[in-house]
Amino acid sequence: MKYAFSSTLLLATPLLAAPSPVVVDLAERQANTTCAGLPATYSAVSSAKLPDPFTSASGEKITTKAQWPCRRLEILQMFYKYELGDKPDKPTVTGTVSSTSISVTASTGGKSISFSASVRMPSGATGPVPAIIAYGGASLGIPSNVATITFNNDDMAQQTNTGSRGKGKFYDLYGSSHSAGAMTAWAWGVSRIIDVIEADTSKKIDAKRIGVTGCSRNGKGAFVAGALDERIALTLPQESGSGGAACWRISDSEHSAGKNIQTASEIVGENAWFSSRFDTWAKSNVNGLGVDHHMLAGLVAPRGLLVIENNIDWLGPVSTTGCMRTGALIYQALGAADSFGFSETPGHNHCQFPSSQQAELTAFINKFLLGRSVSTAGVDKSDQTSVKASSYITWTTPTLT
Ligand code: MCU
Repeated sequence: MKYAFSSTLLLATPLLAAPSPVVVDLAERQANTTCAGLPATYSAVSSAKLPDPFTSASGEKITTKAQWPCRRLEILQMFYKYELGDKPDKPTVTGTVSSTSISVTASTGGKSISFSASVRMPSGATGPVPAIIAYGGASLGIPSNVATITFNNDDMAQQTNTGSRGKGKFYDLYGSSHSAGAMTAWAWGVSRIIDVIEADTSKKIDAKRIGVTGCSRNGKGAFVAGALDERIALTLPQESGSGGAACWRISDSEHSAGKNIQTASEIVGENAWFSSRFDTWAKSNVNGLGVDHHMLAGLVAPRGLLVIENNIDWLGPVSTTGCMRTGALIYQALGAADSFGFSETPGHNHCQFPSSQQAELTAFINKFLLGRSVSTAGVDKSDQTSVKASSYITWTTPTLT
């Protein structure tokens, strides 16, 4: 089934058609009108190695850049189907941007929610200025010439434990049994903040120069936000570990080797970050997942992505290094290797950004938010020096033409 814009066309789908494919948000459908989308019958793979980003669900080899948007859409749909739950279409959104706050009202189906995010503008700036949306506040230094937007993601979707499922403003709007896990609900909230920034006639914030960050659980969330909204120019997940920069399959193999590392099976018993759709896969069939988190980086490509990590066992330094060195291959294939960076360093506490990662952070902010012509090439730092993508894959990386 090709994606269609209007509900009339969607209703015109034959009644005997296979179950409808996973929903993707309207912006994605509009950007990809010619894509077949993930077949509704697509189910599972069986591979302890990381799935091939360059072979479509129907077995077609991806050899050109022009094929990538449709493959990207399939990957996105797989993330919704297996892990994240659906991100709803843009509802009716209104709001305001002041120099201290962004307020958002989102309405659909006769219901409405309002939330606000605080803003710290560069002193004396009238705009438009670049901005970084920080989940729960930034754990890294945001330069004074970039605005900080502090997003209260817990208000959108709670994350105390598994009992948080379905609680928060997102679920007030869409119902407590909506498939979206907390990270998808947060990403939806970020998209609504960007809607308001785009519509703001005073243009205080430059909608084309928006970054997103968060640390730890909020780093997982920031990574997902960057993957789910192509308007985000720079994604800066910090110490996201499992559920973010780590790959489920590598974390499982590290766990089997005796490491104290967070696995998919553990994570779904800890919190409501993922959709309940993920439960069965996480508990009993990680190797059946059509995706792994190298493809989360692939969803962000070719936009700016600096993955910041720590060598804490629970985060999985081998897993984050191996997973993101594999994600880097997707950027390489797209001819955008310099838009991706991975930086994992030891010797600092969790979410205490060390000076040893400052140079790469500054370079990525300068290039992707401040528009300066600086190099972000070759940012590949890890104390896990022997970890290579080739240990975890069986596919080869094409150069997409
Ligand atoms: C790294 O992020 C999480 C981790 O996934 C959890 O298992 C642990 O409980 O909390 C970490 C975190 O968010 O620390 C602030």
